[in-house]
Amino acid sequence: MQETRGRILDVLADGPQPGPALAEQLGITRAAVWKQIEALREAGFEITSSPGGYQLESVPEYGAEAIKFGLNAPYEVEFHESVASTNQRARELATKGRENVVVVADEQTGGRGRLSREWVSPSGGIWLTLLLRPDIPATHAPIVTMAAAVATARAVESTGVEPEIKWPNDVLVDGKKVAGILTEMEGEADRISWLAVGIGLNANFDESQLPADSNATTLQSEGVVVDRRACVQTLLESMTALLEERDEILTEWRERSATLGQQVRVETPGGVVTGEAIDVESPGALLVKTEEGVERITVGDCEHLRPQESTEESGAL
Ligand code: BT5
Repeated sequence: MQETRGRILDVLADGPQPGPALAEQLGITRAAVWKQIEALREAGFEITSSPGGYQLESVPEYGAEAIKFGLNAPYEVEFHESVASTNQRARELATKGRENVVVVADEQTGGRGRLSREWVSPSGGIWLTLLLRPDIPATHAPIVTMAAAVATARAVESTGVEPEIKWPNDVLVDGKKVAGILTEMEGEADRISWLAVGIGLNANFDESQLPADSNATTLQSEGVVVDRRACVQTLLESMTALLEERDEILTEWRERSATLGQQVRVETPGGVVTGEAIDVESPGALLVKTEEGVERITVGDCEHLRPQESTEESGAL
């Protein structure tokens, strides 16, 4: 059903089409065309009919059909006005064998950060989870999270705001967190069964809705009104392109890094490492120059010690 609607929209994107011509092109009856056009109108597409045929006048602001329209990425879109957590929903879809699905919500009532922390997700934000089954070992999963951070940064840039990335996966604006990523996975050591990459981007709501102690901001508070449809499309298209061009991920990550060149204190499972963050390396390790030599850190909570003894935190995966 969704597929037929998508094909109708593809045709109408090129200009007005009479009903009979549409029916013929799609191999369906005229009555079926009419039904689908009605469904599209209900979904918020403004489609007029005149002697020249059906004409697409406008696309809805947000929703599954809106995101899918003109999207150049191979994902199905599942949209919820409100859901507990898009990651939770993606996990359910994973158990049903699904893949290449993006779950998007306008609002989350039980959004989650890492380590079961709460992620505040009011209406107006961009809350989504991408369910993938990449053919990579579990140890390579961090590169997918880094790709998500770069894709999110590109989406922020598309709104005219300049972001930075804090190792491994926080996106900052003016030193404040505007987006976070929660990646969950299941599989054997040598092969991932599924990966759920959850991205939360504070878009069209005020920063006063965020926890007071979180040193966070929203794009609205940075002075922009986000076209969430376009922003999600940029994010998904960037993600697809980056996963196909893995070399690009680290290059683009480095270009936007807030961490490299900083004195950092990283809490790792093996102890605390303090030194200068000098580089990142595939599949997502941070290289820290300490007094004893260069340490290669794959998992940890990172604190930037300069310029202002910041206490922001972030962690791998
Ligand atoms: C993260 O956790 O940064 C990962 C956030 C992932 C959220 C997405 S939304 C779509 C998908 N579905 C989900 O349920 N989750 C994912 P972490 O680094 O642990 O940061 C959490 C901490 O940030 C909290 O303890 C708060 O202090 C703070 N915080 C809560 N809500 C925030 C928000 N909207 N923006 C910035 N900081 C926030």
